[in-house]
Amino acid sequence: MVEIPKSHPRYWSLYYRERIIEGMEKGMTAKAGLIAHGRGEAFDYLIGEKTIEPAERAMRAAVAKFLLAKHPVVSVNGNVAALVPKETIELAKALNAKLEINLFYRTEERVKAIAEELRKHGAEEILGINPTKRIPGLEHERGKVDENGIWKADVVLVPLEDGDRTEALVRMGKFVITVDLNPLSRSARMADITIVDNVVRAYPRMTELAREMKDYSREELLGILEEYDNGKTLSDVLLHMRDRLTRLAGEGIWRRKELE
Ligand code: PTJ
Repeated sequence: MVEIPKSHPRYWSLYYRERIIEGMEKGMTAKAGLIAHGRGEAFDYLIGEKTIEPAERAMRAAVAKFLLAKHPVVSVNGNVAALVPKETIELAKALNAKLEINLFYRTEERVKAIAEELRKHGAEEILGINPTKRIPGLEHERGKVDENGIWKADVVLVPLEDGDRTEALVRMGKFVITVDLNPLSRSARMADITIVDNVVRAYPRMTELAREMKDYSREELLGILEEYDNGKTLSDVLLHMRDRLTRLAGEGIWRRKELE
């Protein structure tokens, strides 16, 4: 991994970019994953590279849904394995969820590389290595799921996902939660709960919330879900972007170091 000087004003952005490149070199991340990462970076700029209130609201609802679930599953793809391997395992543990490797551009080599990385970070049970079931309507490789994982899951977290697969999972009757920086993507619009945030910020925060909310009563968790409105969340993200851009345009950004 290329060493980035900590003093660089864009240190974290460059650091995660290197992590994605390293993920590809390790055989985990798809080439298209590099492009997806760049798209994510662009949307992260628009929201201000921090967790915004609608994302926090969506995370609380997502954690509530997970804590109420019977068979919760956290899905792992090549970008997630490169960016947040340790945080994924911590989140699954805090949510009492199973981990499943589930790839859009599935190859056995990539599955093996991701499983190895997850084990290195302490994962014990990893599903999706020998999947025997298929998501109806999706052709061969990208539809493969584990019988004990996504196949029987009632709630699935599919971060950085393709919209077509999100829709297929919804059609199967799954409650689908996604993390996607692009509020306009098909995944963002198809999911039941959409967390518009960078996965590198969202996962640690969701783990914190899971630990905090695990003693909530069933009624409290149901109450959080009842109040939650994903359509409003997505609208609020767009309004946040609009208002932020309007303010910045008014204040001027020319040679200003910080963009709050
Ligand atoms: O590893 P695989 O084979 O399962 O493939 C993974 C990718 C991401 C390549 C695949 O699922 C794909 O092509 O996804 P899309 O359709 O490009 O969608 C990915 C979405 O994630 C885009 O809307 C990006 O804006 C968003 N995104 C990218 N990086 C991040 C992100 N969202 C949250 N956090 C990020 N770090």
